Amino acid sequence: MRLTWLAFCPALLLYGAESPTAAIKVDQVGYLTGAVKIAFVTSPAKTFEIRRSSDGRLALRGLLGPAATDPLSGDTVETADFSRLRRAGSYYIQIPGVGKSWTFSVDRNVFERAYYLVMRSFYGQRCGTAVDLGPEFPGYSHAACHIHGEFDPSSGKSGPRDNIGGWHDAGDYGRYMVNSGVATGTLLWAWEIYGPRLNPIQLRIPETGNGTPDILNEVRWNLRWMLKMQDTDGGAWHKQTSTHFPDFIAPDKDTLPSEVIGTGSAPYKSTCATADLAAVAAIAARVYRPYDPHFAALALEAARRSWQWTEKYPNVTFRNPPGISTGEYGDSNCADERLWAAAELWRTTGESAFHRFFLNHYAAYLSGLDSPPAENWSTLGPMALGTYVLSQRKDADAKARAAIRSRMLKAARAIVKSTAANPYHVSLKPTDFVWGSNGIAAQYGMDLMIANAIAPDPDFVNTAREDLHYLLGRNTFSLSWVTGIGEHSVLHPHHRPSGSGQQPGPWPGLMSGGPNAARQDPVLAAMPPGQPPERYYADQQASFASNEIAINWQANLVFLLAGQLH
Ligand code: 9MR
Ligand code: ZN
Repeated sequence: MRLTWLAFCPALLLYGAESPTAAIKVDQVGYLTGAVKIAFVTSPAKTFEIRRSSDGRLALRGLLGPAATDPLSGDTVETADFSRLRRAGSYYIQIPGVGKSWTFSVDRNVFERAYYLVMRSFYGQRCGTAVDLGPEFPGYSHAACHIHGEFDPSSGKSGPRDNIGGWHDAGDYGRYMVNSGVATGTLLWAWEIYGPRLNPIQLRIPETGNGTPDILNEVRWNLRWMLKMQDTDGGAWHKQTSTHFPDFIAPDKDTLPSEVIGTGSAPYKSTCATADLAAVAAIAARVYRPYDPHFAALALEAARRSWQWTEKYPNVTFRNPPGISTGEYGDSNCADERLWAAAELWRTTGESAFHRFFLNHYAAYLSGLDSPPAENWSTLGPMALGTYVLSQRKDADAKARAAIRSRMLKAARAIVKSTAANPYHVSLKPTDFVWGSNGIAAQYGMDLMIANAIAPDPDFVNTAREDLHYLLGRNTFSLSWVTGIGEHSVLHPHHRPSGSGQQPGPWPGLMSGGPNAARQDPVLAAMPPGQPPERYYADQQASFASNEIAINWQANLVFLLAGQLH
């Protein structure tokens, strides 16, 4: 009753009463004070106004730029450039005859809370422990989950094996070594590049205040599980999941045993999983040394044993064994994973055996630097080459370093150019709209920020921010693809805790996989064919191929946000 009365209250019609229009696209988090500030408009208009959200007062008026057609979405897009606006605050855009936008902020450190929520979402993905987001998100909690594990016969062993810990991979409750590898490696790199900015940011997790920076506390939670996946011979099993996906129930209500799953025949472990373990454990060995030398030493030892196993078994690949229907993360070629392991082991230890391996094999991967891989969990060449250049080791080979460096910078400059040419200023190309395209958008930004770490260039940082703007609402749907971030954000991710009905809305800080023109689920398949690629997206739980979340995409977003902090 009350609501009906309010809707007709004339005072509310003055400002703020009308609901926002999707025709005006803004980054719903906002814009850095000194940066370029652009919104996009898809309804014909001439002028725009920026208004304060507190009282509707006009802050700035401007002319819209000429229209262009976006091949990714099919939209006709006009540009509202309000870079002149430099006063911190909360605003919206008003366009006579079109409507008003969702609100956004202008601030000198506008992405800090987004970083906090996105990085903290890993805590929400913790397995094997009770999780509670606390008073900030009342009711977002669950009791310890998946504490009963056992060996599946495909592992070559039998009996109980709990391996408690790690992160749920995605919208399912599986834990998969290869996706854990790339996600963990990406987060540790974010620490290595942006440590001074990230160090003071507390994530309000159980370890907060223990003297270790929180991002490293959170990552160690997962690393400990990864270490448990190593067998006594040094190899790592591929994954630990139930035999099939559970229903949309809360983590602690899922009582299917958590199976350690192997390849089904000797040597049972997979090379990709083992090499990924070697790589991330090698990073951990150098990153945790100042905070937790015992853990660092343990990690190095595990990394070496993993590496040795891969020397013996250079390409044992994984396919789901009979009776197992959870995610496969199958990869027919583990040579790039091995290259990454060698590079990280060399970066940490300086030992010539690792260096030699790297130098003998790296050149074949240079062309892979030209654009982000469609599946970063299976394509580790860029991480291998990246770490070689980021390492700044004096013993690096000058020729190799120069070749990698110039290829990376050339690729970054090409991204800057093509992004500026896209009417929405996003780096994505039509062919990038595959499963997890939002992870690819974040990866473009990440590649630019890695280039910037190698050769600082404001164009790289500014272009990376354009990709972030796309993810946070400046896209054809005017949708922030990150739950709980922005006024108009994803509500129905394919994420079991969010869909379990235990909480009023989705768990916060989770990025949807995004548009997927390959239409690999029934929701997408039912959409009319022949549309521009970005249109193949649905904010529906059932659309697992466009609306699931996953730790690898999440990690890219953390990296991208970290690069925009001050
Ligand atoms: O991210 C993965 C994507 O690249 C693959 O095309 C897809 C199909 O194999 O699988 C995705 O990974 C899913 C995994 O198999 C299981 N957990 C959820 C992951 C994200 O959808
Ligand atoms: Zn769990």
